[in-house]
Amino acid sequence: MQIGKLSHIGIAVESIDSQRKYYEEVLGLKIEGIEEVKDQKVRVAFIPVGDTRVELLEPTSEDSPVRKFLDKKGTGVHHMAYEVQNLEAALDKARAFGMRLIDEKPRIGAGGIRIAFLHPKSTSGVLTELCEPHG
Ligand code: CMX
Repeated sequence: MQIGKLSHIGIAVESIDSQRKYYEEVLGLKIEGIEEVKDQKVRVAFIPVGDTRVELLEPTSEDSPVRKFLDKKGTGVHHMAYEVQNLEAALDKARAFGMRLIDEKPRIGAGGIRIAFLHPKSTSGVLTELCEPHG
């Protein structure tokens, strides 16, 4: 699998607004690009940090995967997302190595890009997102 770079680190939070003081005032970063990803039942906000980003994830419904995560583990790191050039090829490779795929095929995530998740039980306990940048 050819990883381009770390696309983002996803952090589960109860509310994006409640994080402004820490990320904007304490760390001096800028929260931008807030959007709702209906399919995933989350609102997300991206925070550029150098060449990568932090993604804040706020659940939008009781059956959101992020709601379940918050109820079980509380606020904290939810997933790591890596950029790949060819998502189908990356999924084929993960499958060939016996990884448990949450998404057998790419789906559309935040920013309209193609994404797919690998189950944390087969990736050393870290929920892993593979995403294909535009172009
Ligand atoms: N990181 C690490 N481990 C996690 C986890 C996470 N984010 N979420 C769940 N787990 C663990 C649970 O603690 C549990 O472990 P134990 O069995 O040891 O207690 C196990 O995984 C549960 O697995 P499961 O029963 O198969 O699944 P869940 O119903 O808990 O759902 C998951 C977990 C990862 C399959 C589900 O959240 C999912 O499909 N996630 C992908 C989609 C997603 O997270 N979308 C939101 C972000 C969207 C975006 O970034 O745009």
